[in-house]
Amino acid sequence: MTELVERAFEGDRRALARLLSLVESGGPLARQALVELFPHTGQAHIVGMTGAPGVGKSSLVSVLAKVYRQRGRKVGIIAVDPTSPFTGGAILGDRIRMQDLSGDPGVFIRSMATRGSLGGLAWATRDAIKVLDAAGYQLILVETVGAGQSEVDIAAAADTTVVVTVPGLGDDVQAIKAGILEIADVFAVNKADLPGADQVTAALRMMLNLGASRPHQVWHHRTRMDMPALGASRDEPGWTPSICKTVALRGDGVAELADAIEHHREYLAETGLRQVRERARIRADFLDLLRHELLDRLLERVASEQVESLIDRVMARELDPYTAAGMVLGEDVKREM
Ligand SMILES: Nc1nc2c(ncn2[C@@H]2O[C@H](COP(=O)(O)OP(=O)(O)O)[C@@H](O)[C@H]2O)c(=O)[nH]1
Ligand SMILES: [Mg+2]
Repeated sequence: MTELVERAFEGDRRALARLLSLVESGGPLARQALVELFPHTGQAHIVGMTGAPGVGKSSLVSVLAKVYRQRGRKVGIIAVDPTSPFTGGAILGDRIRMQDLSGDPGVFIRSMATRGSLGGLAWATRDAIKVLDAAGYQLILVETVGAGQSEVDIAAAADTTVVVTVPGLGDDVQAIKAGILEIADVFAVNKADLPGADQVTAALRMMLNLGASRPHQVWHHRTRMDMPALGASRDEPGWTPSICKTVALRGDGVAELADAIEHHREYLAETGLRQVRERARIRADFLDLLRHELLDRLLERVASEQVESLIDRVMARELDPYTAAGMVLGEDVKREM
């Protein structure tokens, strides 16, 4: 085994940090490391935390981490939120709270660089999850800011997705339209110290009861191909998302939130859905990898001038992109329309 991987597995935190950077940057050495650590993955429970900016995801993550530490679990935290205190966007109070976490050897915090494409970030996040999983972190909390594709990606990468909301946003119905209801395994209604938490809870409960009908299905059909990992649980009857009221600032309700997460984990294990989801995830990763590999290999064989000249011809409308792709693939493409 590579020395870096070995040292990271022995609990050397600097080696682990370097391993994460390596994996994030990609390349042959990163691949070698991932090959070595892959057999050790598949142990962790991966929990995605998503929701609009400011709802208290980072605060909840840090309090949840403490609760899990008290229960004897090693906790890995991955923050994909550029405004997260974990990524340095903190107000002072938050920094202090994070610090008492970072002094704990059973907690490892990693923030992901937000440069590059969303797709690249999704890859990097999935690889970082593998590293922490293999390194023995039993619970991995992934914080993502709730913005369309990123929360869908995290739901696909997580075993359990916690959607965080707060009273007074007034956009609950909109959030549900955007598919939030479909990805949530557990809801946290945070800032329950503010007025309106009961109304939000009631609204969510009502939406969940209505949710068994049509809009549900439509969403599935649209996304199933991209996200097979998701389809499984939502098509299975038997899991109704729990709704937990929390006050992250005081830690109120966070033990109950941890219980709800554990309950969902048990549900996944008992119904065999854990395997179903894992298989779908591995399939998606594998196909993604093949797609990249194939494209790389193909482009190695084709001169870039050749590609550029095809693009010129497509621009001039002499050629359509479908036929051009067929030419690169060396196929005799005759489209019958
Ligand atoms: N009143 C109240 N404020 C909270 C609570 N949880 C977090 N906050 C505050 O909400 C702000 C945003 O929190 P943060 O965890 O950074 O939210 P994130 O953007 O979702 O990660 C911070 O100022 C927190 O102190 C809560 O339960 N009640
Ligand atoms: Mg945050």
